[in-house]
Amino acid sequence: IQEPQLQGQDVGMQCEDDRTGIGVETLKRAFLDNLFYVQGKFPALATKHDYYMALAYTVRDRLLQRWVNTAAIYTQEGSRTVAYLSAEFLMGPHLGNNLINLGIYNQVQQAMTELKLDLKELLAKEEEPGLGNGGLGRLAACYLDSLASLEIPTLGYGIRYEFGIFDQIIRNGWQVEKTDKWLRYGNPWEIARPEWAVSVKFGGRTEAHKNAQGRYQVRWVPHKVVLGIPYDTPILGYKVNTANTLRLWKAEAPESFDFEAFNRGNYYGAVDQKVTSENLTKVLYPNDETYEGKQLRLEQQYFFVSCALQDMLRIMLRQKLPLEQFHEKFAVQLNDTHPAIAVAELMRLLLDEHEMDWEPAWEITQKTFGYTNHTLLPEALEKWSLKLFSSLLPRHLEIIYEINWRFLEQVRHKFGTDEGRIGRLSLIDENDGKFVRMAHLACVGSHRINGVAELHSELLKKTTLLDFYEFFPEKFTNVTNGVTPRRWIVLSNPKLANLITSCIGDSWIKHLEDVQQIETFAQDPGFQKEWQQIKRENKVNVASILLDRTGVKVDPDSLFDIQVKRIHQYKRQHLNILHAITLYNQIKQNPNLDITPRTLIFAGKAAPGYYIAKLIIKLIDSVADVVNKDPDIGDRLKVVFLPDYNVKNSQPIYPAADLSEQISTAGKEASGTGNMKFAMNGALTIGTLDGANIEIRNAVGAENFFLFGLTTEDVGALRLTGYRPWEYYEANPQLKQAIDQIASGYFSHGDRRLFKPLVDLLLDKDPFMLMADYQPYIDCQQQVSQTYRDRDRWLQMSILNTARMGKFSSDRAIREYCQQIWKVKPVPVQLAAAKTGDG
Ligand code: GLS
Repeated sequence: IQEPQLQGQDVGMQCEDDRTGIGVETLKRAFLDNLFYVQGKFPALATKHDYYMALAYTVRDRLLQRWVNTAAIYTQEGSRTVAYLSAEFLMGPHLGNNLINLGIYNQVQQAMTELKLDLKELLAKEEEPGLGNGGLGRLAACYLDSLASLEIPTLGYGIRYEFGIFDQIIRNGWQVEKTDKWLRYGNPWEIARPEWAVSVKFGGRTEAHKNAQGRYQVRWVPHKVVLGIPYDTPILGYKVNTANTLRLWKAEAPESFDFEAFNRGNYYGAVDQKVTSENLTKVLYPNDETYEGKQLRLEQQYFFVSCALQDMLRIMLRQKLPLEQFHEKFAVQLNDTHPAIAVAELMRLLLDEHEMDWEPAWEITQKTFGYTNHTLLPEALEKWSLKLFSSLLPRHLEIIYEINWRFLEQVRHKFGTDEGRIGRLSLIDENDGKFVRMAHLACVGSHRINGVAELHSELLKKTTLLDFYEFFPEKFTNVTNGVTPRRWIVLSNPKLANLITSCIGDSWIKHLEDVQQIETFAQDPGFQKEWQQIKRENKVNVASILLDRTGVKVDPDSLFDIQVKRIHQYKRQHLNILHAITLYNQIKQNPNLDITPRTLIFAGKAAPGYYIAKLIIKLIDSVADVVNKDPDIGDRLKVVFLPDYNVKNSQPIYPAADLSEQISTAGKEASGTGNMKFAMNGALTIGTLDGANIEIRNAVGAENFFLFGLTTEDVGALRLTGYRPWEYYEANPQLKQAIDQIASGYFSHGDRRLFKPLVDLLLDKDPFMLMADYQPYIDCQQQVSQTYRDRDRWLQMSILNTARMGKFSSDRAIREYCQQIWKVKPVPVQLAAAKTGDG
């Protein structure tokens, strides 16, 4: 089986020079040239990393031609542009993806082979930019891929964290965090643009002054100023010439500040200033779905948002567009509330810096923004204390008060003086101390508000944002998440991609709905056999990775049952472990038991301050230790925790799964996107009616999905009538045994204290209702085991899962954003036509 047949665009062929040509000979010459001139090495001295860099520069040259042309066309045409504001972009390694999107994977592979190098080894050398925590940041990355592939002019704006999400190692079963020094050996994919630096103010006070026309204006006199330096990365679409820009901002101290201190002889003071300024973009906060009310985090959010909006204003001025057209030039999307301060910042820029009146400025602002909510969990809803907010952003607080005052007037007008409602809608939370509610600012300042799966969007309207829904129902919509088939099938599962392409052609890579055509092959024995063979090879690959990284040997013919995602109580990795313990006990009680052999694979990071999540990792490791070493168990059950889950490590995982675990408590997972990656790669899902699971089940057919557990309504009703987890424990001997073993130290060398916090939580409050869902989950897993034994049936179900996942391409999601929210159209890029320019 070969790598995917991805023909190069012949655009690159037009001028077969060392920086654009894509013939094998040219690629080899360019590669050796870069090794010499960029890395300063000749082959005998070059390391694998040097070779990776030389190849990265060779590919980057080919991107630049498209990137410069794209910018030139956008500038010439003054194209309407999407600005995607996100505190996280979890891009994953660039090299492989760029090879796929440029259509030169095969040529480059051949060129490397002829040079006696292994492309796979070079790909493995790339340090991935881990500038995100999980689903939210990865979604932003999939969306940039689709935006470029659909030829939509786009700027992604975010933060160039010097240290991304920590590297995870497991020591004695516990997670240990290591700093992620991803920039240590340089980043060949970015270009700094210091000529477009902007200043960002913090702290101080405001004062009134008269402008040239004698009108009173507000002036912000800051306590400190930080420079924002943009670093640009090209984002190439799939087999198009469009290369959009991801613009990430780094904080630096402005030189003038250094100088003042320096002149006073305060050298260390000057350096101090530099260090504090640069701290701003040092590190990503490693929390998913929670926030810590840390000053530095608010500073980061304001910093990148201000940089982004100032950058957009610069682009408008350069293109000689009047500021009144801001909302026509830019559609700005707020990826969760992290960038929500943009609403107040755009108002400030228009009012104070460009002397616009309130009403037009507010109209522009509302027409500019869209807000995507990514979670209902209360601990994720950002609110900043007034004390912190006013000390850092005094002018923004004045603006927020004014927005709030005008908004609540409208509320009174519509609903009368319903003080309860007014208190609930206010941008200021006065319940328990005073806070600015960022989700409220985002709702009021946007013309569209969307959730990320049908259920989630409905729950938003019924619960978290109910009052807003009642006030402006027309703003609410849903866009179900999607993932890019380029990275998650073509790059991650090349053999499967090839098989599909050999049957139905390659249109599915751009139009995933077309993959449905493989349904006609679902019963074809030849096709089934190849399908099974590919899954097995992918499992063999993961088995060797597991052996290499954990020392655990697993059987590729066992059922690969996989749960990979952030570790969080609501995602219920511990429910999965209760199943592992149950299987273990069943075999121990009946050593000759003929069960379907399983390998349970876990991976994921826990927030460093989230104690229970870290204890869940320790529990997985402890159960694994007992199960894997027990000779009675043999190959019938293995449990493995693969350390350091990130984009790179996840790519071989999805293609190797038989079973995808999507077992969150109903109503808690906004959408999920891993669920989509698994099903696209032919895994069957065991899952609850939560997030996008519901839509996946509808798409693949209920008969091809293993459903169990409480519904969102059940969860609500049970909580109302009084949920008593210990009753489930007492009534269920299997469950009782499993819990008692954890509590008694069976998995912790007799240590009864170790897992006590977890056991107490489960028996007392059990906030995520594991006890109630335990037996339905075990029963459903039993069905999974039985079905797996019917190989033909399983294979057919697997094929149908892939075939029916068309809807879950991020291309579909982006088309919906374009139509419903952004009102933008494609701007195709022709290579020959464009003159160079900037943008
Ligand atoms: C998240 C949700 O938890 C996921 O369900 C969702 O798929 C993702 C992207 O919309 O956003 N929200 C969050 O804060 N982190 C996430 O991964």
